[in-house]
Amino acid sequence: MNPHEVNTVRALLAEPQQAVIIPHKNPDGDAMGSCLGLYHFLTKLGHNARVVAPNDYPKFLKWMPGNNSVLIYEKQHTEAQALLDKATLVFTLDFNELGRVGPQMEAALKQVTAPMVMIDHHQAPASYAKVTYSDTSMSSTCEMVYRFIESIGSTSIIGEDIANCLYAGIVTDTGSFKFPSTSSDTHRIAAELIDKGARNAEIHNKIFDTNTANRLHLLGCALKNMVIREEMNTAYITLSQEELDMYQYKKGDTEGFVNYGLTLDGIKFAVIFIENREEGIIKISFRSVGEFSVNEFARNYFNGGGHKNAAGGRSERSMEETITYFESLLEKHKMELTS
Ligand SMILES: [Mn+2]
Repeated sequence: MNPHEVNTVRALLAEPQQAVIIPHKNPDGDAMGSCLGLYHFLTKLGHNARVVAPNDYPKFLKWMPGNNSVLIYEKQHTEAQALLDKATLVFTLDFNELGRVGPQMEAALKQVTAPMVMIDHHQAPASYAKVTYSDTSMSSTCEMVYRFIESIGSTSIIGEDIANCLYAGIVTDTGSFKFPSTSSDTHRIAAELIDKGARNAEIHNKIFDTNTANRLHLLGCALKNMVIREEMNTAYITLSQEELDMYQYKKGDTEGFVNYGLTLDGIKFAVIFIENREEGIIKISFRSVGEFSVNEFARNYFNGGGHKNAAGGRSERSMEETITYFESLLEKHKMELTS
Protein backbone atom coordinates (compact mmCIF):
# COMPACT_ATOMS: atom_id res chain seq x y z
CA MET A 1 0.00 0.00 0.00
CA ASN A 2 1.24 3.50 -0.70
CA PRO A 3 1.41 6.06 2.15
CA HIS A 4 -1.85 7.68 1.05
CA GLU A 5 -3.70 4.35 1.17
CA VAL A 6 -2.15 3.56 4.55
CA ASN A 7 -3.43 6.87 5.88
CA THR A 8 -6.90 6.27 4.44
CA VAL A 9 -7.11 2.86 6.12
CA ARG A 10 -5.70 4.21 9.38
CA ALA A 11 -8.33 6.97 9.39
CA LEU A 12 -11.11 4.44 8.75
CA LEU A 13 -9.87 2.19 11.55
CA ALA A 14 -9.56 5.10 13.98
CA GLU A 15 -13.33 4.85 14.44
CA PRO A 16 -15.08 1.67 15.63
CA GLN A 17 -16.36 -0.12 12.53
CA GLN A 18 -18.95 -2.74 11.69
CA ALA A 19 -16.72 -4.62 9.28
CA VAL A 20 -17.70 -7.40 6.90
CA ILE A 21 -14.92 -9.43 5.31
CA ILE A 22 -15.64 -11.32 2.09
CA PRO A 23 -13.71 -14.04 0.25
CA HIS A 24 -14.44 -15.19 -3.31
CA LYS A 25 -16.95 -17.91 -4.14
CA ASN A 26 -15.66 -21.45 -3.52
CA PRO A 27 -13.09 -20.07 -1.09
CA ASP A 28 -9.72 -21.80 -0.92
CA GLY A 29 -7.13 -21.82 1.87
CA ASP A 30 -5.80 -18.39 0.93
CA ALA A 31 -9.27 -16.84 0.80
CA MET A 32 -10.41 -18.25 4.16
CA GLY A 33 -7.01 -17.81 5.81
CA SER A 34 -6.74 -14.16 4.80
CA CYS A 35 -10.34 -13.37 5.80
CA LEU A 36 -10.06 -15.05 9.19
CA GLY A 37 -6.60 -13.57 9.80
CA LEU A 38 -7.98 -10.11 9.12
CA TYR A 39 -11.06 -10.92 11.23
CA HIS A 40 -8.88 -11.64 14.28
CA PHE A 41 -6.83 -8.51 13.62
CA LEU A 42 -9.87 -6.20 13.39
CA THR A 43 -11.47 -7.83 16.44
CA LYS A 44 -8.28 -7.26 18.43
CA LEU A 45 -8.39 -3.60 17.41
CA GLY A 46 -11.87 -3.40 18.91
CA HIS A 47 -13.97 -3.45 15.74
CA ASN A 48 -17.01 -5.57 15.17
CA ALA A 49 -15.94 -7.90 12.36
CA ARG A 50 -17.54 -10.86 10.63
CA VAL A 51 -16.54 -13.03 7.68
CA VAL A 52 -19.32 -13.68 5.16
CA ALA A 53 -18.43 -16.34 2.59
CA PRO A 54 -20.54 -16.50 -0.60
CA ASN A 55 -20.94 -20.28 -0.32
CA ASP A 56 -19.73 -23.23 1.70
CA TYR A 57 -16.19 -24.62 1.57
CA PRO A 58 -14.51 -27.95 2.27
CA LYS A 59 -14.01 -29.47 5.69
CA PHE A 60 -10.22 -29.30 5.44
CA LEU A 61 -10.49 -25.51 5.79
CA LYS A 62 -12.85 -25.54 8.75
CA TRP A 63 -10.26 -26.03 11.50
CA MET A 64 -9.10 -22.43 11.32
CA PRO A 65 -9.55 -20.37 14.47
CA GLY A 66 -12.68 -18.24 14.14
CA ASN A 67 -14.32 -20.56 11.62
CA ASN A 68 -17.42 -20.94 13.80
CA SER A 69 -18.22 -17.26 13.38
CA VAL A 70 -18.22 -17.39 9.55
CA LEU A 71 -21.58 -16.84 7.87
CA ILE A 72 -22.42 -18.51 4.56
CA TYR A 73 -24.38 -16.09 2.38
CA GLU A 74 -26.03 -18.86 0.37
CA LYS A 75 -27.26 -20.70 3.50
CA GLN A 76 -27.70 -17.93 6.08
CA HIS A 77 -28.99 -15.34 3.70
CA THR A 78 -31.11 -13.21 6.07
CA GLU A 79 -28.47 -12.92 8.75
CA ALA A 80 -25.69 -12.29 6.22
CA GLN A 81 -27.72 -9.66 4.38
CA ALA A 82 -28.48 -7.88 7.68
CA LEU A 83 -24.74 -7.66 8.36
CA LEU A 84 -24.11 -6.21 4.90
CA ASP A 85 -26.90 -3.69 5.40
CA LYS A 86 -25.44 -2.31 8.61
CA ALA A 87 -21.78 -2.63 7.58
CA THR A 88 -19.69 0.53 7.84
CA LEU A 89 -16.65 -1.02 6.17
CA VAL A 90 -16.34 -3.93 3.76
CA PHE A 91 -13.15 -5.84 2.97
CA THR A 92 -13.00 -7.98 -0.17
CA LEU A 93 -10.14 -10.47 -0.10
CA ASP A 94 -8.42 -12.66 -2.67
CA PHE A 95 -10.51 -11.57 -5.66
CA ASN A 96 -10.32 -8.80 -8.23
CA GLU A 97 -13.90 -8.05 -9.28
CA LEU A 98 -17.27 -8.24 -7.58
CA GLY A 99 -18.51 -10.94 -9.98
CA ARG A 100 -16.20 -13.43 -8.24
CA VAL A 101 -18.65 -13.77 -5.34
CA GLY A 102 -21.38 -15.15 -7.62
CA PRO A 103 -24.43 -13.33 -9.04
CA GLN A 104 -26.59 -13.35 -5.90
CA MET A 105 -24.03 -11.84 -3.57
CA GLU A 106 -22.66 -9.58 -6.29
CA ALA A 107 -26.06 -7.88 -6.52
CA ALA A 108 -26.02 -7.43 -2.74
CA LEU A 109 -22.51 -5.95 -2.78
CA LYS A 110 -23.49 -3.47 -5.47
CA GLN A 111 -26.07 -2.05 -3.04
CA VAL A 112 -23.49 -1.55 -0.31
CA THR A 113 -22.73 2.12 0.35
CA ALA A 114 -20.02 1.54 2.98
CA PRO A 115 -16.44 2.07 1.79
CA MET A 116 -14.65 -1.03 0.55
CA VAL A 117 -11.06 -2.15 0.88
CA MET A 118 -9.70 -4.69 -1.59
CA ILE A 119 -6.68 -6.81 -0.72
CA ASP A 120 -5.77 -9.09 -3.61
CA HIS A 121 -3.01 -10.52 -5.79
CA HIS A 122 -4.95 -11.33 -8.99
CA GLN A 123 -4.35 -9.44 -12.23
CA ALA A 124 -6.51 -6.59 -13.49
CA PRO A 125 -8.28 -5.42 -10.31
CA ALA A 126 -11.61 -3.67 -10.83
CA SER A 127 -12.01 -0.21 -9.29
CA TYR A 128 -14.95 -0.56 -6.89
CA ALA A 129 -12.99 -0.05 -3.68
CA LYS A 130 -12.04 3.10 -1.79
CA VAL A 131 -8.68 1.47 -1.16
CA THR A 132 -7.32 -1.06 -3.65
CA TYR A 133 -4.31 -2.88 -2.27
CA SER A 134 -3.42 -4.99 -5.28
CA ASP A 135 -0.05 -6.61 -5.92
CA THR A 136 0.24 -9.41 -8.48
CA SER A 137 3.79 -10.21 -7.38
CA MET A 138 2.54 -11.45 -4.01
CA SER A 139 2.48 -15.16 -3.23
CA SER A 140 -0.89 -14.96 -1.54
CA THR A 141 -3.48 -12.64 -0.10
CA CYS A 142 -2.39 -13.94 3.31
CA GLU A 143 1.10 -12.56 2.72
CA MET A 144 -0.57 -9.25 1.83
CA VAL A 145 -2.68 -9.26 4.99
CA TYR A 146 0.54 -9.70 6.97
CA ARG A 147 2.03 -6.66 5.19
CA PHE A 148 -1.25 -4.80 5.67
CA ILE A 149 -1.08 -5.40 9.43
CA GLU A 150 2.56 -4.34 9.35
CA SER A 151 1.88 -1.07 7.55
CA ILE A 152 -1.22 0.10 9.41
CA GLY A 153 -0.40 -1.22 12.85
CA SER A 154 2.22 -3.51 14.12
CA THR A 155 2.95 -7.20 13.68
CA SER A 156 3.31 -7.41 17.47
CA ILE A 157 -0.50 -7.74 17.55
CA ILE A 158 -0.22 -11.08 15.71
CA GLY A 159 -0.91 -13.98 18.03
CA GLU A 160 -1.40 -17.64 17.26
CA ASP A 161 -4.91 -17.19 15.83
CA ILE A 162 -3.79 -14.77 13.13
CA ALA A 163 -0.55 -16.71 12.62
CA ASN A 164 -2.29 -20.05 11.96
CA CYS A 165 -4.80 -18.50 9.53
CA LEU A 166 -2.20 -16.59 7.52
CA TYR A 167 0.25 -19.46 7.42
CA ALA A 168 -2.49 -21.74 6.06
CA GLY A 169 -3.14 -19.40 3.14
CA ILE A 170 0.52 -18.93 2.32
CA VAL A 171 1.19 -22.68 2.30
CA THR A 172 -1.87 -23.26 0.07
CA ASP A 173 -1.22 -20.56 -2.52
CA THR A 174 2.50 -21.22 -2.81
CA GLY A 175 1.97 -24.98 -3.28
CA SER A 176 3.95 -25.49 -0.08
CA PHE A 177 6.52 -22.83 -0.99
CA LYS A 178 7.35 -24.19 -4.44
CA PHE A 179 5.63 -21.78 -6.86
CA PRO A 180 7.72 -18.95 -8.39
CA SER A 181 5.71 -16.33 -6.48
CA THR A 182 7.41 -17.61 -3.31
CA SER A 183 9.93 -14.90 -2.42
CA SER A 184 12.52 -14.63 0.31
CA ASP A 185 10.03 -12.32 2.03
CA THR A 186 7.38 -15.04 1.83
CA HIS A 187 9.75 -17.30 3.76
CA ARG A 188 10.62 -14.55 6.22
CA ILE A 189 6.93 -13.91 6.86
CA ALA A 190 6.24 -17.65 7.21
CA ALA A 191 9.11 -17.92 9.70
CA GLU A 192 7.72 -14.95 11.61
CA LEU A 193 4.29 -16.62 11.71
CA ILE A 194 5.78 -19.84 13.10
CA ASP A 195 7.50 -17.78 15.80
CA LYS A 196 4.11 -16.26 16.59
CA GLY A 197 2.48 -19.64 17.03
CA ALA A 198 1.59 -21.09 13.61
CA ARG A 199 1.75 -24.87 13.94
CA ASN A 200 3.21 -25.48 10.49
CA ALA A 201 3.41 -29.29 10.44
CA GLU A 202 -0.11 -29.60 11.85
CA ILE A 203 -1.48 -27.07 9.33
CA HIS A 204 0.07 -28.98 6.45
CA ASN A 205 -1.40 -32.22 7.71
CA LYS A 206 -4.89 -30.74 8.19
CA ILE A 207 -4.96 -29.24 4.70
CA PHE A 208 -3.22 -31.84 2.58
CA ASP A 209 -3.53 -35.23 4.27
CA THR A 210 -7.29 -35.48 4.06
CA ASN A 211 -7.82 -37.82 1.11
CA THR A 212 -10.71 -40.22 0.90
CA ALA A 213 -10.39 -43.56 -0.91
CA ASN A 214 -12.82 -42.28 -3.56
CA ARG A 215 -10.71 -39.22 -4.20
CA LEU A 216 -7.54 -41.24 -4.68
CA HIS A 217 -9.37 -43.60 -7.05
CA LEU A 218 -10.68 -40.60 -8.98
CA LEU A 219 -7.11 -39.30 -9.18
CA GLY A 220 -6.09 -42.69 -10.59
CA CYS A 221 -8.79 -42.34 -13.22
CA ALA A 222 -7.69 -38.79 -14.07
CA LEU A 223 -4.07 -39.83 -14.47
CA LYS A 224 -5.09 -42.73 -16.72
CA ASN A 225 -7.02 -40.28 -18.88
CA MET A 226 -4.09 -37.91 -19.21
CA VAL A 227 -3.13 -37.07 -22.78
CA ILE A 228 0.50 -36.10 -23.16
CA ARG A 229 1.30 -33.96 -26.19
CA GLU A 230 5.04 -34.02 -25.83
CA GLU A 231 5.69 -32.04 -29.02
CA MET A 232 3.60 -29.22 -27.56
CA ASN A 233 5.04 -29.53 -24.04
CA THR A 234 1.45 -29.98 -22.97
CA ALA A 235 -0.49 -32.50 -20.89
CA TYR A 236 -4.22 -32.50 -20.33
CA ILE A 237 -6.74 -34.50 -18.36
CA THR A 238 -10.44 -35.05 -18.94
CA LEU A 239 -13.01 -36.23 -16.41
CA SER A 240 -16.54 -36.99 -17.55
CA GLN A 241 -19.62 -36.79 -15.37
CA GLU A 242 -19.86 -40.62 -15.46
CA GLU A 243 -16.35 -40.91 -14.11
CA LEU A 244 -17.05 -38.38 -11.36
CA ASP A 245 -20.20 -40.28 -10.43
CA MET A 246 -18.37 -43.60 -10.40
CA TYR A 247 -16.15 -42.35 -7.56
CA GLN A 248 -18.92 -40.44 -5.79
CA TYR A 249 -17.31 -37.12 -6.56
CA LYS A 250 -17.62 -34.48 -3.88
CA LYS A 251 -16.83 -30.84 -4.30
CA GLY A 252 -13.10 -30.24 -3.96
CA ASP A 253 -12.11 -33.80 -4.89
CA THR A 254 -10.39 -32.70 -8.11
CA GLU A 255 -8.47 -29.89 -6.41
CA GLY A 256 -4.82 -30.05 -7.48
CA PHE A 257 -5.27 -32.77 -10.13
CA VAL A 258 -4.25 -30.35 -12.89
CA ASN A 259 -0.80 -29.91 -11.35
CA TYR A 260 0.19 -33.53 -12.02
CA GLY A 261 0.72 -32.70 -15.71
CA LEU A 262 3.46 -30.26 -14.76
CA THR A 263 5.35 -32.93 -12.84
CA LEU A 264 6.20 -34.57 -16.19
CA ASP A 265 9.67 -33.73 -17.43
CA GLY A 266 9.48 -31.01 -20.09
CA ILE A 267 5.76 -30.25 -19.71
CA LYS A 268 5.08 -26.51 -19.45
CA PHE A 269 1.33 -26.38 -19.92
CA ALA A 270 -1.19 -28.53 -18.05
CA VAL A 271 -4.96 -28.49 -18.27
CA ILE A 272 -7.88 -30.36 -16.74
CA PHE A 273 -11.36 -30.45 -18.28
CA ILE A 274 -14.13 -31.48 -15.90
CA GLU A 275 -17.66 -32.06 -17.07
CA ASN A 276 -20.46 -30.55 -15.00
CA ARG A 277 -23.71 -31.86 -16.40
CA GLU A 278 -25.88 -29.97 -13.96
CA GLU A 279 -24.52 -26.61 -15.14
CA GLY A 280 -24.15 -27.88 -18.71
CA ILE A 281 -20.54 -26.81 -18.94
CA ILE A 282 -16.99 -28.08 -18.94
CA LYS A 283 -14.98 -26.48 -16.15
CA ILE A 284 -11.36 -25.96 -17.03
CA SER A 285 -8.21 -25.30 -15.00
CA PHE A 286 -4.98 -24.18 -16.64
CA ARG A 287 -1.46 -24.25 -15.22
CA SER A 288 1.86 -23.31 -16.77
CA VAL A 289 5.49 -22.93 -15.87
CA GLY A 290 7.52 -20.09 -17.35
CA GLU A 291 6.38 -17.46 -19.81
CA PHE A 292 3.25 -18.99 -21.32
CA SER A 293 0.35 -16.97 -19.87
CA VAL A 294 -2.62 -19.18 -19.06
CA ASN A 295 -4.37 -16.03 -17.82
CA GLU A 296 -4.45 -14.70 -21.40
CA PHE A 297 -5.24 -18.13 -22.82
CA ALA A 298 -8.21 -18.54 -20.48
CA ARG A 299 -9.41 -14.99 -21.13
CA ASN A 300 -9.12 -15.21 -24.90
CA TYR A 301 -10.67 -18.60 -25.47
CA PHE A 302 -12.47 -19.93 -22.40
CA ASN A 303 -14.29 -17.06 -20.77
CA GLY A 304 -12.03 -17.05 -17.74
CA GLY A 305 -8.80 -15.72 -16.32
CA GLY A 306 -6.61 -15.72 -13.24
CA HIS A 307 -2.87 -15.45 -12.89
CA LYS A 308 -0.12 -15.83 -15.47
CA ASN A 309 0.63 -19.41 -14.37
CA ALA A 310 -2.74 -20.47 -12.95
CA ALA A 311 -6.15 -19.71 -14.38
CA GLY A 312 -9.63 -21.09 -14.84
CA GLY A 313 -12.21 -21.05 -17.58
CA ARG A 314 -15.27 -22.78 -18.98
CA SER A 315 -16.73 -24.16 -22.17
CA GLU A 316 -20.36 -24.55 -23.15
CA ARG A 317 -19.51 -27.13 -25.81
CA SER A 318 -19.45 -30.88 -25.29
CA MET A 319 -16.28 -32.48 -23.96
CA GLU A 320 -15.41 -33.79 -27.42
CA GLU A 321 -15.90 -30.41 -29.09
CA THR A 322 -14.03 -28.65 -26.31
CA ILE A 323 -11.04 -30.93 -26.77
CA THR A 324 -11.07 -30.50 -30.55
CA TYR A 325 -11.14 -26.73 -30.09
CA PHE A 326 -8.39 -26.91 -27.47
CA GLU A 327 -6.20 -29.03 -29.76
CA SER A 328 -6.60 -26.44 -32.53
CA LEU A 329 -5.49 -23.75 -30.09
CA LEU A 330 -2.38 -25.75 -29.24
CA GLU A 331 -1.44 -25.66 -32.92
CA LYS A 332 -2.04 -21.93 -32.97
CA HIS A 333 0.23 -21.39 -29.95
CA LYS A 334 2.83 -23.97 -30.87
CA MET A 335 5.57 -21.32 -31.17
CA GLU A 336 5.10 -20.03 -27.61
CA LEU A 337 4.62 -23.49 -26.17
CA THR A 338 7.78 -24.89 -27.69
CA SER A 339 10.07 -21.86 -27.45
MN1 LIG B 1 -4.94 -16.31 -3.40
